[in-house]
Amino acid sequence: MEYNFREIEKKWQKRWVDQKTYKVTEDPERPKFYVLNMFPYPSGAGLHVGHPLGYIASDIYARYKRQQGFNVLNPMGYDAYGLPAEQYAIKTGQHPAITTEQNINHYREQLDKIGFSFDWNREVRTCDPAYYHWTQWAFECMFDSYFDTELNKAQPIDELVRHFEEHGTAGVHAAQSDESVNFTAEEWLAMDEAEQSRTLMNYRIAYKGETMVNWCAGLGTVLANDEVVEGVSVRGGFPVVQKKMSQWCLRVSAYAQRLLDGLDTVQWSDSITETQKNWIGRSEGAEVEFKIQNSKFKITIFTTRADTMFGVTFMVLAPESEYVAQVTTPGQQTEVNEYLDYVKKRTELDRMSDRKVTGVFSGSYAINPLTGEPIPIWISEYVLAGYGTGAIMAVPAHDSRDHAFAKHFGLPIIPLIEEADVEEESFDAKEGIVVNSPAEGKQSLDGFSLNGLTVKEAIEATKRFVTEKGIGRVKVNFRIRDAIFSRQRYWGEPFPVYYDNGIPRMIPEDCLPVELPEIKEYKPTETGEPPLGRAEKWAWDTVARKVVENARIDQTTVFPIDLYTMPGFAGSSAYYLRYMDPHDDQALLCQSAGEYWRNVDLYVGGTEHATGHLIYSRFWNKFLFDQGVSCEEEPFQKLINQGMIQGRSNFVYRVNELSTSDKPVFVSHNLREDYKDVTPIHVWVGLVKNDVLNVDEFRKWSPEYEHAEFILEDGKYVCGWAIEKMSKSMYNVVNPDDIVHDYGADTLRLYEMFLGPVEASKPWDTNGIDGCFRFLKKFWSLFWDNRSGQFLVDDADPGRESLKSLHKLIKKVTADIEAFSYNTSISAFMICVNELGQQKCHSREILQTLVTLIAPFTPHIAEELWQQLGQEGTVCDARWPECDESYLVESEIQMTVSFNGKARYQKMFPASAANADIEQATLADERSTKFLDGRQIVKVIVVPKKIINIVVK
Ligand code: ANZ
Repeated sequence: MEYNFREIEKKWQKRWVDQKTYKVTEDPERPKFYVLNMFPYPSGAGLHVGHPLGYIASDIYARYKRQQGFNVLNPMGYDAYGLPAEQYAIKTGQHPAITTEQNINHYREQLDKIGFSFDWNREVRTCDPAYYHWTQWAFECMFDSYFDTELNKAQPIDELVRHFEEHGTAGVHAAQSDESVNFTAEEWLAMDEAEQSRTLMNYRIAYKGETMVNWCAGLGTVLANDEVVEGVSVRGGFPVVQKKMSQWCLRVSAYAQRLLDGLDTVQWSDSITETQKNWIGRSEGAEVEFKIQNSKFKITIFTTRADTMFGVTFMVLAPESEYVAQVTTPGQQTEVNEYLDYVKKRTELDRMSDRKVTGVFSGSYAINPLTGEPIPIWISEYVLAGYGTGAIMAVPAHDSRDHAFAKHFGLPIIPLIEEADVEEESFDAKEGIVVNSPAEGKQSLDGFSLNGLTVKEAIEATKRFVTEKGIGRVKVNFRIRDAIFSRQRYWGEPFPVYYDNGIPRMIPEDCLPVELPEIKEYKPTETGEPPLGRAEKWAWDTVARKVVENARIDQTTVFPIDLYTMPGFAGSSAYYLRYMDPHDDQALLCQSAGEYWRNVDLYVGGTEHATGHLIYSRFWNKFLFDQGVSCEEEPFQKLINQGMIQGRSNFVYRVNELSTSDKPVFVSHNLREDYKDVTPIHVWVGLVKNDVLNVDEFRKWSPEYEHAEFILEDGKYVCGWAIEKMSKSMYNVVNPDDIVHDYGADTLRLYEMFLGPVEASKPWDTNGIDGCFRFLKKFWSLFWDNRSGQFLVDDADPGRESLKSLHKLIKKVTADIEAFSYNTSISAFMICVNELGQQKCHSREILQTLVTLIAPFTPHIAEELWQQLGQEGTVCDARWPECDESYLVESEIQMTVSFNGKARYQKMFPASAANADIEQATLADERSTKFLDGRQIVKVIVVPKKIINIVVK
């Protein structure tokens, strides 16, 4: 019987569905293992061979763990909200739900062909109301919580309200947007409801806040930083300005320390861990107050180098800082306004990456608290509003940005620290001894001096000094910002929020989900409202407890609903929890399922999510952990980042000097230099095999090539090639469906893994796929004789050699799978199958184990052979074999026989042979007789396992 992959794969894919082979339920008898892929956004283009790389890698691991006796959860679903479907809807009027559904169906068809062990019964789609019910629910929980900085966890906001009623803000330990907010219990009780609501926004974990956004009026929406280049939108080129807008935000910053600490408890790559640490950006320093000359106002700055305070020669405010209005003098107003207008057009990214020095003097001076000296206050874009206090003390001798600024505007520079620290390259140096404090010729207040101290000591001494004087405090700052959580778009989760005379209120939990309303057009309204502003039935009736027509809004019992939708990361922040209990309509996750599955043991996905999804979902999980929903502080225990598969493009070479518009002439690759004017043109890789072009197919490919002529080499047209991004425009996209059709899913799976280490990026090279296909045919021929159609497997005792080949393989494959080194385990399979072939091994004992070993890689052929071997049930449950080391011990060793130190021949000995036996057997060997040639033996020296030297006269 021949290896008929088409029949085999169809048969088993159907059987897996019929027998629910991949359905998983909680089983307290077995340990759990949770494998997860980052779920895909179902794009219109479908899957190319790069997409399943990670899915195959995790599927192999999932199957391997199952064979080891684990109860494996391996789910799949769709990140189904997103911009492309919405843009398509704007262009064509097609409802994004329809295109999304079509794309999902296409994805599913493609995925099904590859033989994954997904439990589709647990599929989730983020755009499904039954799913986003729990996204909305989590948002409401965040709205109803604040972060207690002493307990280091989220707490009910009601408790904070009770505290305010009794004590005001005195003794409150809560993460907040504005730390300067202070009030007494009386003041709290005197506030009206709207004011109380505004005040609580300062503390809620999901809050409405005024934030700076990239506002693009042309597109009617806020844009992310990477959607803006040089002040215009990437799409459409519309002007983008920085604008303060009221947005929903999530207080991710409150979890900064926990997000940092958690990184020590997970097994992630060093590079992703580092990226996250930098993103969180913990920095220990001090806040110090500087009085403004002739004013009652003070400016608080954040510095990590309190020791340099004697070297401060000016101060700088972020252009957005609230201090700007307080310090700008009438004489400087026009200049300051002009500067603020300029900065509005700049994104934060421009401001950070540009080395251009810009700024304006405010007209005011501050007083250095250590020297009492006045220092000018400037405004510049290099100080960011969202970090620290948005104000700095500038020390041009020791900070490179301050230095550049001082040089540009001619401000003084005072060095404080000895030696090379003052050189431009070693700015920010934290080494060295302070030698110039206070600066020469200046007096310090209270005789405070740092001279002779190391920088570290000086930092500590200054922190103590300012704390004692009551003008400063020790402060830990984090770079991580709160997440902006609203978008002015249609295709996303609606907020379950209505506005009671401006006061945002949550739609009751038991009325969720609030479903996305229908609208006729998907773009912003003419008056600049988001697309949901077009909905006609988008009001909340608090009596009927349902969504009703806008016409009924009376601001008494019927109120307008929020027009924003949630961003892309909302739906992907807790999907791994929902897979544990996907059909529950009473809870996001019931306790028993949560306690059983706990968290993801192995998460596989791309590195592009290093700071987005992987930060937000960790934050979201920690919040739900505080709520008792999630059972583990960290959602993803181990993370593997698969590399990219690049495309291998092919080219034909058009000879311009010989071509006409309807009759192009193409020259074969190795002859192209014979012509002066040759243009390489991408050709669809499907027309090329082993770099040889199918010229007839090429002529049919496009009308312009119908009459093409070819200059051949050796009767063939050879194409050139290059490694490029896999993309439609380069005609190098390979569809997994085509590979499955030509070679089968098992070959595709094997080949994707054989290409190289999972984590490396590597080119797709169809030329190599035949090798994997031939290997599977060879594997098959250990069981079947193609010619006679005879099943070869016998019950004879396997020879020791075959057992050794097998156990070597068990050891290698087990270690390789654990290390995600699948490519090397496939080589090991190839070696083993060759060895068994040479040994003419058809032993059931060996082959049966071989099938269980290959099952995670190529499940279809494994199932078929498993059945042919007479096994019941699925090979998915065949126990993973263990290596018996005793078979690996070499039974024989090869030694060199020498005469007077000259090597003459090699001889095999039993590994356990004693020296005396070795000597005897050597002398008895015919070849020894020949080399002795009648001479007399003086002595025989045996070097164990290596040499026998016969010394002769
Ligand atoms: C004086 C000084 C002297 C500073 C010196 C540095 C070196 P990290 O480590 O990233 O936390 N800074 C503070 N707030 C800022 C803002 N909103 N925008 C831009 N820069 C800001 O950096 C903290 C340092 O960055 C602070 O310490 C402050 O400059 C500056 F030799 O104060 B330093």
